[in-house]
Amino acid sequence: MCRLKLWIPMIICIVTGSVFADPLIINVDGRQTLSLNGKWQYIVDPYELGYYDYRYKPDPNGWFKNAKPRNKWDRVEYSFDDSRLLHVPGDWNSQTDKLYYYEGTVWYKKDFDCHPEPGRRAFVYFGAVNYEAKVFLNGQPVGEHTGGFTPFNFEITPYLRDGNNVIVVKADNKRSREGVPTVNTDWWNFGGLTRRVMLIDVPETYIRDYFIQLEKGSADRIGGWIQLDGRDSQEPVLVYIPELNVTKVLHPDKTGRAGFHMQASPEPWSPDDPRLYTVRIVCGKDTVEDRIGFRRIETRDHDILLNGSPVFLRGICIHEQKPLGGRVSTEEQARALLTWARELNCNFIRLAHYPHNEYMIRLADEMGILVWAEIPVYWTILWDNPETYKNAENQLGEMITRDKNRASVILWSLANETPLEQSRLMFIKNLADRARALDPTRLLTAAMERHYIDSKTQMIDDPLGEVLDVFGCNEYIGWYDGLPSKCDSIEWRMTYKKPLIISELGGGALQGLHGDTLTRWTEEYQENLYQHQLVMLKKIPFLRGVTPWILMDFQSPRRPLTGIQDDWNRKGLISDNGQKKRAFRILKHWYDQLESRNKKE
Ligand code: GCB
Repeated sequence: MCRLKLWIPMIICIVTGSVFADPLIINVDGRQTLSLNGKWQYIVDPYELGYYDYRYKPDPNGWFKNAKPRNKWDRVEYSFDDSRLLHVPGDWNSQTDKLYYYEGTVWYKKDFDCHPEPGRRAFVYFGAVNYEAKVFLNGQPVGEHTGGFTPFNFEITPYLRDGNNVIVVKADNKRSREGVPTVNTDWWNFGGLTRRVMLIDVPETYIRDYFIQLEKGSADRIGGWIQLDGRDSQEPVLVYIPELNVTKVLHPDKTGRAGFHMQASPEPWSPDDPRLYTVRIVCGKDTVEDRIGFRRIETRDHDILLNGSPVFLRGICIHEQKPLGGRVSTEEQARALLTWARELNCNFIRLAHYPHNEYMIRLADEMGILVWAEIPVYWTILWDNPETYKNAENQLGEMITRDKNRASVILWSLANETPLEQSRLMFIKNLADRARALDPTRLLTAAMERHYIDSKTQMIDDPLGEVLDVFGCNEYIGWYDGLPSKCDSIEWRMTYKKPLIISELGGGALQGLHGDTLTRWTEEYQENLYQHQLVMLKKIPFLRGVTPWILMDFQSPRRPLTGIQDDWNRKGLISDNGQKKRAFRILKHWYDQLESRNKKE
């Protein structure tokens, strides 16, 4: 992009006081980057004293000196120093006791050296900041972002200095009624720079984004598009898949976009054979390499077809939660969760209730685990508020943009347990339209609810089912709804001829607490609950997948029961310190049986 093009929006932003993220750069691991991870200085600012007003010039060496004074006695004169440091990536709650329950603003600051070269462009990239981020480089506001679980980047070419640079981020995790999610959730509102931060260095014209997948319904046509960004946006682009021996030269239009199709016969990606191909894209001075798998995903009546054959999804729900506390922030922690899912013999995971870090999806691609990916449209958000919708749509767009080339992702989930209202239906319908426009190849779902039509019959007929490809349904028979034995006599009905996934079921157990099968919170109660649930699940004729709640205990402020919960939701099959509970074996046994039956067929 030419400098003038960059300055005009900047001037508008400074005048109007608003700045937005630039279009997302994908596949950051395939780029030239400088990590800004590590120790950052911080200041906790619960009263918003350091709130930056665009009319006042900040001083990067004493950030708060230039805070707008509220009156002449209220001049705040403290600054960053090395006595307070937070590790990035990481939430602040699990790094210091003082911030365990904190919700509000924390200012982060880091110094770094770099040597920008002429003819190159620089972006600062954040894997995620929960919930709102305002970013300043060398005293200039460079952008802001809302939404705690998706990546964003800002171009900083005009602000970057040769030598020392200072980056400051205002991270604010206050909950708000109009937010996505809203004020009420059942997970910890971990704050801060929870995912990696880096500078991305690209040529003047570079390959910003691309979509490369098998075309819907086809096993031998790879299709998609490439998006360039920069002055020479009509430069030819080469797409090359060496192992398939296919090459295509593309000529982008004035907006830098080029669509394409190519004939190829890739071996299909599947959990049994998660085959990934190297894909190389070259344009002028830019080359990006990715590892992409090719597979088909469709539905036929109640069936889910993977590469044309019916598949049963042996799944588990996962929160982005690490053992002993805190949000997952490294590849090793992500791998540990997926390794447990594998031990359970899962071929599927539901990444609840928001987009997880990119490591999870990349590892799922490598390990052959199918993925349900979700946005935090959770419970009772403000369906009628246009700003809330815009925010949800933006988070959906950022999730799809980042992960649309991952073969493991088969389902985009648009919501979890939302009430039956007309405004909610319109809201989620609009999200579905948006998702299909961005990605015509994947299936859409949501976790919905069901109701009793008599004491023994569960009915699935949420009108949202009309809009979606796969029906997700949460049920807690045996925990919030009667005793485990209630499952034995329940019959299920559904008005749609679509696949059903039971997207949650389960009950709480404190690992190591033992008793009889009717004593709540014991491992035996949970084990018995799973046994009865399986009896019921096996009888549901249109069931095509299950993701019990949940792989590991997770932190939640809604769970204060002393001596049992202590701020943890105990429905995990694995405890907060990594010990398997008895119910783990029950589910694994069923999944082993399902797998061997599948192999025989
Ligand atoms: C649900 C929610 C999930 C909760 C779970 C529970 O229905 O979807 O976010 O954590 O129940 O444990 O109550």
